Amino acid sequence: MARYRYPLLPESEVTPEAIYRERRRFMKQSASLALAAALPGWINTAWANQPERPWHPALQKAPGSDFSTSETLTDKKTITSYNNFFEFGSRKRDPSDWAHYLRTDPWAIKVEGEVNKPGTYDLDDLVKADLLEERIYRLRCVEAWSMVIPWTGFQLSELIKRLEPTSRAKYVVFETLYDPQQFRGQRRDTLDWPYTEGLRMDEAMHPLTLMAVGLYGKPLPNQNGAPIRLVVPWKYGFKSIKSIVTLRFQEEQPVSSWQKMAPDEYGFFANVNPNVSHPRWSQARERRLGEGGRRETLMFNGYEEEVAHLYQGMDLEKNY
Ligand SMILES: Nc1nc2c(c(=O)[nH]1)N[C@H]1C(S)=C(S)[C@@H](COP(=O)(O)O)O[C@H]1N2
Ligand SMILES: [Mo]
Repeated sequence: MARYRYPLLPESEVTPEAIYRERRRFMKQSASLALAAALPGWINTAWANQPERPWHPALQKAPGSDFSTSETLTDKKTITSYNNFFEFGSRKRDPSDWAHYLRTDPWAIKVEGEVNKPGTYDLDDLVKADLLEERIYRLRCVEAWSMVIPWTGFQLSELIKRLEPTSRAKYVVFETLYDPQQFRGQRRDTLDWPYTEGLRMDEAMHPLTLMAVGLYGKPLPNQNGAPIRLVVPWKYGFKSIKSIVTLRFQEEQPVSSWQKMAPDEYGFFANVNPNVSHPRWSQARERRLGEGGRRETLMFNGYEEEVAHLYQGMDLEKNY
């Protein structure tokens, strides 16, 4: 089978720091020419194909949050062109190169399983403008790179409360759209599509857990998971599933896509943990995109104070 191991190689290992810095310098220079601003909007693919939605004006005005980090933001260009979104291909550039194939309007989300308000909802019925906040979070990929990203979104807990899960609901399962016409990567069996992720109910209800619909005060670009994606900042990036079409409440712990692919390498919990190595590389340090060198990876990606209690008594070496 055409399966490969994720990642092919951590990009940090294959890109000499010098070349990387040179590339960054070039990107900054081109930006300073203000070329991007002069180009017609349709050339700027990062924000292309975004239908106008009733809550879009609220994105720019969304209030900040005490949960936001004050660390230096990763620049928009990097956040929108260095992506993992295997539905578009396995290279970092594939998502931004092919994201214009994704149609996000209309967008329906199916809610099913152990829940009192099942049904198929239009995205605009789930996004409440007055609940939107800007959340600046660290994103730590299991490949040992990280970014600082200004998301706009709402707490998943707000949505879950409205949907009224039953007492049997112990987990929430999320699925990404399956459509090989729009997602060229789904024409290959790199993963068992659709991309599936899950959270334990207490993780899903945690105030840090975000449903993101915006980035840098604008609608989420397709390559970042438009029109709606999960963001769980204390877990490796692969938990933060993009372009969600299904929410399922259930009693059993689900098997997520990467866990299914390589259970010895990717666990269900996937909490950022510098003390538990990936079988093929250390997780002790990370490369912050836009910076030279490496920085220490923090327990729970720096959100230990907020989330450590969720895992009290659990063996984090076994429950990786
Ligand atoms: N549907 C889907 N969601 C996904 C992925 C993916 O391939 N498909 N990649 C994950 C990984 S590995 C990471 S690191 C983050 C990257 O999010 P970003 O591209 O917005 O930075 O998305 C996650 N969500
Ligand atoms: Mo990742």
